[in-house]
Amino acid sequence: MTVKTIKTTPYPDQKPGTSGLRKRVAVYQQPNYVENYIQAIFDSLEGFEGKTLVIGGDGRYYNDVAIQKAIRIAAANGFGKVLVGQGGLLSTPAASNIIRHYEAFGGLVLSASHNPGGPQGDFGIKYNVSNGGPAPEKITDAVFARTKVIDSYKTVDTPDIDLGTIGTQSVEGMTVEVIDPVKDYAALMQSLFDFDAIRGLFASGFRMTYDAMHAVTGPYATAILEDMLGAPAGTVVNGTPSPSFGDGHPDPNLVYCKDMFDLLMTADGPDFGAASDGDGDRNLIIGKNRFVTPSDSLALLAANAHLAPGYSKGIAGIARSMPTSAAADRVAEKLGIEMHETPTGWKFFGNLLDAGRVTICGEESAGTGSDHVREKDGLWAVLLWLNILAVRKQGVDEIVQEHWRSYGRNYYTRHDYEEVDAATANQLMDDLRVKLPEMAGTAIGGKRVAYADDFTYHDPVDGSISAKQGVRIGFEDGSRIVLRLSGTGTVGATLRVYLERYEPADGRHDLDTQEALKPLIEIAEELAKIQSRTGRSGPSVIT
Ligand code: VG1
Ligand code: CO
Repeated sequence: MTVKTIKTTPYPDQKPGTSGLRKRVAVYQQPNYVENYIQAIFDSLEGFEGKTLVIGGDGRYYNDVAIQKAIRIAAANGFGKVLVGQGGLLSTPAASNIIRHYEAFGGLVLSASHNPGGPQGDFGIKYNVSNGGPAPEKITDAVFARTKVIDSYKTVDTPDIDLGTIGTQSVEGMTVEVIDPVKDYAALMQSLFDFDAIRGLFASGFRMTYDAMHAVTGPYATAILEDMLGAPAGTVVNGTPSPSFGDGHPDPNLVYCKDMFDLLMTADGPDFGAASDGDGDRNLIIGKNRFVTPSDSLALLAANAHLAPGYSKGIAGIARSMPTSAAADRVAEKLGIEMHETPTGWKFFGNLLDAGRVTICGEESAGTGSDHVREKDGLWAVLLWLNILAVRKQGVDEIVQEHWRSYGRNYYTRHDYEEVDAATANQLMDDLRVKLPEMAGTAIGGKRVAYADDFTYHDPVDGSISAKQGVRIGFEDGSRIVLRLSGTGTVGATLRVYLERYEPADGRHDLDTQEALKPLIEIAEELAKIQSRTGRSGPSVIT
């Protein structure tokens, strides 16, 4: 093999965020931008000589170009084998499964997830470690440090590799195996869920609509829901992955899936609606006349998981990100199992899952998953819901209302202010942090503050500490406001305001969410002066 060492100069902005390095496509198209980053990842790892690397992406624009580069750099750096999804496709949870199943050294996931794609859109690269999960901060910090001083990368001179045909080929002495992106993942799902029961549900006339948003889950959902579970053809819509996601925004929330929401609110609409994001790790769940917030979905899945064969022995514990509502905490309490609160981002769940301390994890941002992989998993959540519906023989709305009547309801919403000026957003957070120490005990908007801090996480497994993970202000009545800046945006800053209020089991569960949270929304505004500082009259996205 002839390895070429190419001189390069560092880019100052290759700092991985909440989930990998996300930038505008044009940024990634700069000379050596991809090469620098991938070489910096490999330079931060040890012992991969001769080992296997998994590569796959969500099919977005520039995936094909970046994958060819990645394979060449992997060959030049001494990997023994690359496993790559056919057409370069692997959903994020499927990539996690492939890494685990084939005991690979790690994997590169090429995706900017829910961010829009296309030449004007975003691109991203994330490195996952051998447990199948996102690299922990120790590694992402090392990668960033390396990008700042990198002066060369290694590659090989070879024509483009054919990714269209399943099978094995050799690239300058390294084996490249193109695999079916769906097969292993579908088998994993079949091992966890009662496919016969779900097939029976569809056979009974249950109607579902699944929006793949022109993104990566199309082939997975079609194979599993329609071909294996017998859902009628057409159940999966927008099922062909497109590099620009059909010029849409592949974020499964009530803004970008408004049509589906409206359909589910009609009398003759389907019984169940679901969607997932660009890379297939998020899920949106809507029942007839009932949107299930991701925080509630986490609690409901945890409370009912034992109804699916894969979890019939019960769950060891639950973990949720700090801004996620405390609905799941009540389930953990009732089940007498561990409950953990981690910073935003799936990488913080890895240690707890590996240690067997938790089985189910979730985030308010439409991410739920379990110890079957080390990523959140959109289709997994949909299938667990279907399994529960099939066993309980009740509708979504009925199940949700029953849950609230026994656990109480955590009214919950998130207000996003997207693409605001970064300096303004940072100043807003800094000013808020300064005020925190004096806040406890004072009253704001008629509510007394019980605690106010900037969340610091102490990982109970490896003892690592992650500070400044979000400002949280808790009130004596149990309600809570959290503010943090997004780590996945690519333009300016995105301010996220998370609002939560608990209503006991015998309380009112039928209020409009925004109405129920209005006093808290006003307090958040009073505290942070969001609208006057950002010049916005309201949030750009409400979830
Ligand atoms: C967002 C979500 C977070 C999620 C992350 C990656 O991060 O809030 O919960 O883990 O996206 O999800 P941030 O830093 O923008 O708030 V995905 O599906 O975009 O990989
Ligand atoms: Co995603």
